[in-house]
Amino acid sequence: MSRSKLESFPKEKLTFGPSPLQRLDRLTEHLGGKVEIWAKREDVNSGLAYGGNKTRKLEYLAADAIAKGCDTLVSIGGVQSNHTRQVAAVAAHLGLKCVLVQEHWVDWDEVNYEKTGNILLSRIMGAEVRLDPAGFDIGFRKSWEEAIADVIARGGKPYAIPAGASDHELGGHGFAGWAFELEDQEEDLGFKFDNFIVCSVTGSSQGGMIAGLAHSNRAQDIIGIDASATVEKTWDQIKRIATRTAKLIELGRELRDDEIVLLDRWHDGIYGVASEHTIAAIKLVGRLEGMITDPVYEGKSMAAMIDLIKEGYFKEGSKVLYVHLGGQPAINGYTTAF
Ligand code: 5PA
Repeated sequence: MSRSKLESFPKEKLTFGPSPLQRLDRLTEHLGGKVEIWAKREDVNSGLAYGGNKTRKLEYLAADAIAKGCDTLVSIGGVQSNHTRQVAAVAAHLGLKCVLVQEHWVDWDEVNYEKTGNILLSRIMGAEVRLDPAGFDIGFRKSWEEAIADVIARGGKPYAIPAGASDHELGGHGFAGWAFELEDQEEDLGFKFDNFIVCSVTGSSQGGMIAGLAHSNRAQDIIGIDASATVEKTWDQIKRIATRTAKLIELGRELRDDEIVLLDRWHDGIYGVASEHTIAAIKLVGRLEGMITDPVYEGKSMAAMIDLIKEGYFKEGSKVLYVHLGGQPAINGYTTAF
């Protein structure tokens, strides 16, 4: 039922189509060859400002915004938010206005941090960028509510998109769809992946995947890697989003807590800053595969996958899928980390 129910929700096409699957041969060999490593590449899923995981989520929210006659997308994130950059791109593409609250989520002392990378791209695409001194939090924020109120005061019709397009009725739909898309790709490949590695912060990437894979009892094979360092909040949010999405797409049963796996060893103690260990993982994969991961999100989940393979977490012969969620533009604000 889930799949046809999901297909009944309106969707604005913003991606190229299914995101590509790629076998990471040299990383597989480097780590001993007993676990086969693949990646599913959300980082190359769209022509809209480098794409990434939010583009897939926004396909559903954008359709809803248009249906409701809204003229301005309003969203929130850190200064180097990938999410807000994707919202700016979607707004530009659809001829909508865009207001972005960019909070001080990370204390990273690099001169161009507030000028380069994602925030530069959002400015190029014409978004109204509002810097706000508030620190990291994935919850609802006053500054965001004020931005929404300002759009109304100016006579506009805002469409409110929470951090990461996550804690929203349609936030989990994009990655529930990811799950069904993967099942089609697995059918073409002739095998199924044993485990998935995915980075979690605001929770709707993993939450959507859980809702989508639960019908075939594979949700617990998704290994979430927390990069928020506020692990309980992220776990609760994944659970809430997965539960809501599962209900909306008519999974037909409750989700169990053991289907929500979120490991907390790789967030490096803080959101937005990478340890030497994470930087080493980013360099390793860059040098072996020419695949770029970032210090805020994907580098942390990459470090986790490498460590788990080395520790023998996956049984011999398993096929592990690294879910690459994008995020490369932020690297321009982190030159000193390298
Ligand atoms: C982000 C999020 P979720 O927020 O869906 O859990 O995804 C985590 C994640 N990888 C993983 C990349 C590259 C991401 O950008 N980014 C946020 C942003 O503002 O960019 C929502 C936090």
